[in-house]
Amino acid sequence: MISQRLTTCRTLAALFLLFLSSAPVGAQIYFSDDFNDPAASKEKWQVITGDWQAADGVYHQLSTADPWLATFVAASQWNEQWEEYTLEFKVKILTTGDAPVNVLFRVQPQIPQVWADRNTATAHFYRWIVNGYTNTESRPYLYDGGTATMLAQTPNVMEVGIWHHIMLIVTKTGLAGYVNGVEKFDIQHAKWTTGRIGIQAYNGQMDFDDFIVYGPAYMPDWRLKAKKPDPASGAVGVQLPLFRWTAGEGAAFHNVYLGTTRELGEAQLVLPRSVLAMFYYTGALLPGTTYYWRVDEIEQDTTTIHAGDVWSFVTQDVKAYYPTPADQTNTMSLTPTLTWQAGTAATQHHVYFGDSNEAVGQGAAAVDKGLQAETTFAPGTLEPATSYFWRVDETVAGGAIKIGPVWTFTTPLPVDDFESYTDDEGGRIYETWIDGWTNSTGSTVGYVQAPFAEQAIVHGGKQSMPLDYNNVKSPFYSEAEREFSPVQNWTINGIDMLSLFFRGKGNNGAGKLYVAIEDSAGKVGVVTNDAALTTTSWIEWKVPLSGVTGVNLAKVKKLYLGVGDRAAPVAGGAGRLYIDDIRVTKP
Ligand SMILES: [Ca+2]
Ligand SMILES: [Ca+2]
Repeated sequence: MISQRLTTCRTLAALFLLFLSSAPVGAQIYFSDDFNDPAASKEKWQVITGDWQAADGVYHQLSTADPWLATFVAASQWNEQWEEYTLEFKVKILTTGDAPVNVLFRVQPQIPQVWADRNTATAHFYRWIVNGYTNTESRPYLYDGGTATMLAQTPNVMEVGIWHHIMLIVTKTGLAGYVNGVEKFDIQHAKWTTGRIGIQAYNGQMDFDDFIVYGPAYMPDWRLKAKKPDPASGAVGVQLPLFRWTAGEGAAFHNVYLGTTRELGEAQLVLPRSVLAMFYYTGALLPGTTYYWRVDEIEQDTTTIHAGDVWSFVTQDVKAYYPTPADQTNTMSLTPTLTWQAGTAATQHHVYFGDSNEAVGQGAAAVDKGLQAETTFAPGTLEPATSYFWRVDETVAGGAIKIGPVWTFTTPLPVDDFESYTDDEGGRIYETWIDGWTNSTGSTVGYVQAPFAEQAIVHGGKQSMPLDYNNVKSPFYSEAEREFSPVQNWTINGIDMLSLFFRGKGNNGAGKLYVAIEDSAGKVGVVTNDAALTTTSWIEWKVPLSGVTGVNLAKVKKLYLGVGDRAAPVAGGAGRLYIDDIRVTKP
């Protein structure tokens, strides 16, 4: 089977980036070139230095001879009245090492003709070194009459050989740069409000495509929203009820909402129409409590409102607080590590742990785990599908005891977390999860070469299962299957939810994920998930077992994970999924 696998090393499809390829509604396109018409491109650009050729639908820069491999949007194409604009293009770097992409803008009339010109008295322009310093940093610079000034500095590494999306927003007051949608800088700086645009390949070959400039400057919602909250979102142990943030662009007033749930409405509006981007809450905050807050930015017209993101923080407590696992949740494994935040001035922690709510509440000897200095506790290997209770009493200086609340969590019946598979014969992931090589569907489990399990894209632990599907060809469905011996009982202790985590890839072909559960009598129940397989974040799929009818869940013999419709197969797409942390839990 192994040699067969090695002959089928599949070509990884290129990553497709899904970004704007045209101007947003309401904007005017100032300049654009898709490089599909070489004669037109020749008119649109003024080459300064370098070997620039529009061919194959892209703009090739083929030289590595000079740092100043620059081309400019031709003077005839540019209007100096375009003072605010957004510039976007795609770039594929083809030279490794110190060969960064650069954007030149607000270039004043005397365009530097050679590299040395940039630091002369006649040079006046901005230059965004997108991935400079041997592909480690983004830095916008101001070159002004012989003086170069760095305006910002952010890590930025760009993979060679794949397309990246570059976006630069230029306004009369500020500059912002984004790579693949991630902000690299957003600064107030405006030495000039006019000037031409160019691109520069520093000592490197690279391809450009879909170059577009449009205006007025694009103001995506995330630039208009409040950002950079203080306390940072997710902060634990907040004591001072002082809230600050960076105002969204153009915000004149701020509405601040604060509450104990994510739903923040008029009843939670604690500060209306503030002119300051800060707020000292004078009401009482409950200790050890998760709070949510949101700032809506209001423009000068007082009616245009940009709702903010919901941020959270946890207040300090004198008792132990903020437990993990959170109170009344399910754990992922049978060997959880319990953690909590120490109460104010706590010197020692008295842990009670057991499967009896009453015993823990009473601090009974049977559940007394003793005093400890650490704020973590590992209870060892727990029983599956069982509820546990725990409590931490804080000892503060002077010996006073602050009794904690009783928390609870429930363990799962683990099905597969993919941690046990090795690269050794007999222990490989595809020897347990049978794929298309044996069941003749379009699936492939695991990689062609060791390590066979996925070790970078994991939900829990150190491994997940890569599951390739190919429904382009017969039999038009793809599934991996695992047999349980002995059969598993998925009904113990009231468990009734099959849970698993999956994610796809951005370029996956069409398809739907399904699970099929087969009992020892061969009866099969199928449930399908509607999520797009192009989602690249982990999705928890909870399958209520009450919905799987006609199958004896006390005698589960096989679990299938597949893509397509196994009952009525039709041709579909191909791609790769990752699967992790399959378990049966309480809801
Ligand atoms: Ca093109
Ligand atoms: Ca795992």
